[in-house]
Amino acid sequence: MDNARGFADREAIVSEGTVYTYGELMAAANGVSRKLLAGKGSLREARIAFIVPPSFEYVSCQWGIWQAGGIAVPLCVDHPLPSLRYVLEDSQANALIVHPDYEELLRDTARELDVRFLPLEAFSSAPNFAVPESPAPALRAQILYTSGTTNLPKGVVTTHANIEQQIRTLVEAWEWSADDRILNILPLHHVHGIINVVSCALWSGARVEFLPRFSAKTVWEKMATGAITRFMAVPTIYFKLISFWEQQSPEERDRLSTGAQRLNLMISGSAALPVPILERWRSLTGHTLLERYGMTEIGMALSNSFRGERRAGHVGKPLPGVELRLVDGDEQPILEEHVPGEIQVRGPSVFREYWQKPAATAEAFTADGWFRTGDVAERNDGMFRILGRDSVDIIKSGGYKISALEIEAVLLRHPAVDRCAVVGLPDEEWGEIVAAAVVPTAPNPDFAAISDWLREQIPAYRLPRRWLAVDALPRNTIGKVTKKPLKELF
Ligand code: MLC
Ligand code: AMP
Repeated sequence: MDNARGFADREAIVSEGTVYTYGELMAAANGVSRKLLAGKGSLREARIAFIVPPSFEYVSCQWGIWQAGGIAVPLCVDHPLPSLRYVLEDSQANALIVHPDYEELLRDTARELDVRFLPLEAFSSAPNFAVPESPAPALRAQILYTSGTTNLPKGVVTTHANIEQQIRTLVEAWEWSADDRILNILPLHHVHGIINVVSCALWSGARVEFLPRFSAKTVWEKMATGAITRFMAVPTIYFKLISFWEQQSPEERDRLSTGAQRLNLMISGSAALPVPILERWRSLTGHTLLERYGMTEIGMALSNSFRGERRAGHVGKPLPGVELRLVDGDEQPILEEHVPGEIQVRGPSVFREYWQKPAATAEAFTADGWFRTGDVAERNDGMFRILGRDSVDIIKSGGYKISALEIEAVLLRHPAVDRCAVVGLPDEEWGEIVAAAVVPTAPNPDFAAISDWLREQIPAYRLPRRWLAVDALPRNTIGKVTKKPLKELF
């Protein structure tokens, strides 16, 4: 926000066809801040949830909450009510800023939970006072919810200092400049969209254009017409862009490819980038995708080089300011190459805590402050290669992290389900797809009906895409479901 003052007249955001300058963004954020403060000096880390589609208004809310000393809790615009309610309850939200499209959905829930309900329109009339002091770096700034090895998502708390470091390292490594223009097609309740795309661009005086939803046609058009200089996405999106290109005429393919060549950077992350996608993208656009590795708790940690080598199947080297090591089963550092171990990360970009979960926070760190990522990697000629995760219960689909345990816990509430187990199956387009094996309470379960019911309970991207009715789940000698043999059943 401090940087923005130096860019006041530059274009900051393109949202629904309107261009907004940094000056307009600061004024809008200031309005949000004043309205939230209502005469008080600081919100003192009150949790301010907000449900606003990716847009100028989204950033105004985020900056306004920050300026007022609150903790921003972005809600996902696609989540069903139970998921939204969980975040409001778990974060102990004090207030909720609501875009008009979600007022009806959330009004009663906010009342029940005693959360102050603030329609977004109320902020447009807020007066434009002088910008208050920037919040102290040690204050908590944001809570992002992440699925994990427990059946309920955890709130990852980052401070202003954490976020600043997460941004600074990427701005330096990927050489962001004020002349850059980027398109955001990612959801804004995860770091990929919020930090890597939006915050890095706005830190640098660059321009962000929001697409409310991903559309392969529009992304290609933005690349072809020179509207953007860089692009970032998950591997599934590159898969979809390639499929779209393949459906075009030879002349159209040529136009799209020629335009895409002009970008200065294209990045893939949030899930493993299959080498065939990297190679196909290179043949279409001339760009070798820069693959990097990160996590909600740590921001980005490893990256291929902006100017130097980008090695297929590898995620590069530690970013500036990131301390990273591989450890063996006894948590001893691995110094040799080609030996797999868990990635552990330390440094100022690492999150502060899981919200109100001191035991989970303590468990996530070693005694000397290393964060245990649960990801397994090896080092090959100085570059890291991700080999997988230490938990079979974590699935990555379309770049989203999904907890198998969470889906199982919800499924068990359905009367047709006696027992169940959820796994991820490899998939070319989605990375993994969610699959559920069910021991039904009666023969011939109606999986379409169960799926419709589930859609009301959990976000659509977590829905099982493959179903299997079984008489019994495979178990080991101590009665625990064995997921490897289960995957083979599919
Ligand atoms: C959707 N569909 C799926 C699916 N998600 N099918 C299988 N598996 C999935 N995961 C189906 C829908 O049911 C629908 O089918 C059809 O696909 C279109 O749905 P959609 O929601 O309109 O899809 P689309 O908009 O194309 O979404 C795809 C996507 C989205 C790739 C744009 O998944 C996405 O935004 N992913 C990014 C997530 C992200 O930002 N992750 C970063 C986390 S941070 P039907 O039959 O109903 O038409 C992190 C740290 C780091 O990981 O390192 O960055
Ligand atoms: P999230 O918790 O949603 O932030 O997802 C973080 C997880 O995504 C990491 O722990 C990794 O498992 C995975 N991930 C991110 N980037 C990559 C990558 N380039 N290759 C493989 N896995 C990745």
